[in-house]
Amino acid sequence: MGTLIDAGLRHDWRLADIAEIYTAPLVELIFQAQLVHREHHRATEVQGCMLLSIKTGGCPEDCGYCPQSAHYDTGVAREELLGVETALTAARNARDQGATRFCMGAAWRNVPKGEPFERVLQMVRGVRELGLEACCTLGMLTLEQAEALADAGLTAYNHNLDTSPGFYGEIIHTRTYQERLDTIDRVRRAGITVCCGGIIGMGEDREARYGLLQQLASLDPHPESVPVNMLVRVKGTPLADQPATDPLELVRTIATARILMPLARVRLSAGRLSLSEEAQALCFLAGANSVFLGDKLLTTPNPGQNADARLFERLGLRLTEES
Ligand code: SAM
Ligand code: DTB
Ligand code: SF4
Repeated sequence: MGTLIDAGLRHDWRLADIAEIYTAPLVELIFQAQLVHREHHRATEVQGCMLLSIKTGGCPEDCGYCPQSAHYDTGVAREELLGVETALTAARNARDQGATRFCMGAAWRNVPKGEPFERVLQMVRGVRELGLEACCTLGMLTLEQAEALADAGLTAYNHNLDTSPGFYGEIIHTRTYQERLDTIDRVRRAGITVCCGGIIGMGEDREARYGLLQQLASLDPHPESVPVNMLVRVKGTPLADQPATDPLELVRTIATARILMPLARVRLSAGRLSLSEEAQALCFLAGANSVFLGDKLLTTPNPGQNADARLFERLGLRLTEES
């Protein structure tokens, strides 16, 4: 495995190489991930990010994991786009809790034109004025919209590939894999950093995880930010009854992402409430260096301030003060 890893930044990983890394003895995999991690990152620092759903529910897409899809009855009410002040109040609260990045999500297939988009631009400007990194995840967008977001100071745009090209069709039918790649390309061309990752625990096999990791690492440059989500099983979605994911598969996915994309911030994202503190510790050891703070992700629960204060204290980790 060592010879595979010493090759520097690569975009042409073969599935067989990824499999060799992913399936290495766990202690070996984590050790190699630590070597890569320590070369590029501060080993005891984790970036805190906070999410806000600025437009909740009623989404026309049919992503099988998502509580916000209008195709499923999940009890998530459809809401209008929030006002700028409401979003900025949440951003101030995020900063007070130690977050350095504020991420605004909207349940849209496409970024709309007109007043709603102007409002999002104002939110982005406001978040930047608070000294926070600003990230948006708003669905597909035009190059013009990406450029307007860049002009407003947007730090990052989140658009996930979610899984491998082969497994994708089992989960989402209303948007193609290629459309996702095209959106990511427009974000990159507008000069915004790319936040792109996926989900494990949707019933995919390891091959599908290798496929996702291969796609992410083939992006050139690599995404600056790679969220690794563990499925939050939401009642009413087609994936509600998936069996629980083995936390060590999450650890392996994170470690492999760390090795393939050495410079990226690898984010331990959705799913932390299903993980013990010890499992989360392994995720950090495997190279994860960011979490979402606060008691809510977009619509589902998250550990919250007290639990995370205890976790960081127990592990001797601290939140990154500046990004
Ligand atoms: N509508 C936009 C889009 O899909 O690009 C942005 C919001 S969407 C909720 C952002 C990401 O959250 C999805 O791509 C998916 O990876 C993740 N996500 C959504 N529901 C999830 C769940 N139940 N468990 C884990 N991750 C989830
Ligand atoms: C990402 O990959 N995970 C975050 C963020 N990007 C936008 C969202 C997780 C959402 C989990 C389900 C929910 O709370 O609705
Ligand atoms: Fe809509 Fe995004 Fe949910 Fe898919 S993941 S249904 S695009 S909000």
